[in-house]
Amino acid sequence: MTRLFTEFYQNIFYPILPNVLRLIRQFTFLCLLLCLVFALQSQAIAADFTDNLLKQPPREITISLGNSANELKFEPDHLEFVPGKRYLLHLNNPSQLKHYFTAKDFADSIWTQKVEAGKVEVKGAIHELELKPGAEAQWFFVPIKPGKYSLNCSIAGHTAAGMTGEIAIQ
Ligand SMILES: [Cu+2]
Repeated sequence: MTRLFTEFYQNIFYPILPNVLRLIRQFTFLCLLLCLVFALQSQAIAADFTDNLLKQPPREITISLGNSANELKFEPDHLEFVPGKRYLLHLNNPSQLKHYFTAKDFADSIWTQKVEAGKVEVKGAIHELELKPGAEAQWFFVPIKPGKYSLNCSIAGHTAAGMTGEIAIQ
């Protein structure tokens, strides 16, 4: 039995060992090369995707926080978005009261390009916006994660009074 093994190693395994090792090396090299090509390509695709997305004219939607009669509600109180499209959400507060647009889970499910308010442009993630009476803001974003998210105004008493809404990404 031991002899059989020895013969196997000496006559079969050892002679082809260099070839096997060379094959493994070549295969590894090929894999690394493919990985590199794939990584570069997906990076290019991602850059292209972002570029095209930012050139896409945004779909515009308006939401009012409260109204001129000072009712505690969002108008409309239901918003719908499609993932992967660029949006411009116009927010305004036509009331005499301060209001919040609070939708943290929604904010986590979108990619915010920027929020413009007055002469200020804020880039990066936004979780909550406060609008003083008469204020306006423009929120540019791309919905990412489908789901149903709740919206409310976090000023004391406003949520309880019905200042809530629903946002769907689907
Ligand atoms: Cu409010």
